[in-house]
Amino acid sequence: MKFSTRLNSFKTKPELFFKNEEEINTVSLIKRMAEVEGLTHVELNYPEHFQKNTISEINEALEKYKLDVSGIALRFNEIYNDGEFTNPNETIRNKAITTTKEAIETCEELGGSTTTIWLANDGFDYSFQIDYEVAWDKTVSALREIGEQYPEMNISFEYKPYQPRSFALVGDIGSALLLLDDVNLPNFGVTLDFCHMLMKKENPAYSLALAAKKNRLMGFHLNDGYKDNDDGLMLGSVHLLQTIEFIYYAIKYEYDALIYFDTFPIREDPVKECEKNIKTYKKIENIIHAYGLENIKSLILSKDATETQEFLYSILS
Ligand SMILES: [Mn+2]
Repeated sequence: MKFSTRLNSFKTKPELFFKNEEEINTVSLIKRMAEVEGLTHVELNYPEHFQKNTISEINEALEKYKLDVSGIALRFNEIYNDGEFTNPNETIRNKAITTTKEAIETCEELGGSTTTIWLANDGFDYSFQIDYEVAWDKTVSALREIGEQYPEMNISFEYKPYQPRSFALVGDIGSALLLLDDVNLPNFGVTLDFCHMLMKKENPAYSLALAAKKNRLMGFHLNDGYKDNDDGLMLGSVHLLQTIEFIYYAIKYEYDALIYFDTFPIREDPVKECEKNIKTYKKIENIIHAYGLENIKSLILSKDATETQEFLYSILS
């Protein structure tokens, strides 16, 4: 199985690993990530994580600490406050497209497979702030231009309903799949972030099933939260039953891509926190297999909510 997580989580509690703040960079953070038992991959942000270290230094560290790069995630800075692919300023919009292409090339150079695009600022806060159709078409044309140039590379669209904007242009599973239908390229998929789905009041397993049905399932960002915010808590810590249901559907649809933990340890030791997420995922998989896929199928067919509660109690006992 491929498990990956956020490099930036490993800046937490620096006193447990680093001698001083100056020591912290992409290479030393990779070294700290290698302490995590069961972690196989590292995900890097572009351009953020390539400022203090070169690609060859990062490659060397990955080899030394026996970790692979799963992919690259785009991070757009404050010049994109008015939008990335929908920015009314063509120079800034073109810069967003160029930066995305650079991220894909960096991903390829590091042996990664998937570049994840989250458009933080393509959205709106007020009525009459954007022309929705123009914004939609600009997003489609940018993604198509990018995707056509790198047909061998996977590009995944991560949706989030709000934050930092009040409304994201593409903020739910339906509009994300509609967007990819309009882009109409086979190398595009969707990344399902558990907290983002909860924020939109989606039931995560249903979103997974829809993405799988449309053959667009490309990435998981697993975590948990209390629905209103992107809390980034440990897997299964709040919505245990929904997490079990989500992983059941991952097994059902034979998902074998990356399992990435998009959690934000702040008061926790990030090494222990990541190990706990990996253990939880494996434990839930074991619970599902022990109960039996056929039995879960029967449970679903019965449509009996009291039986579902029995399933939950059988796990807890
Ligand atoms: Mn995420």
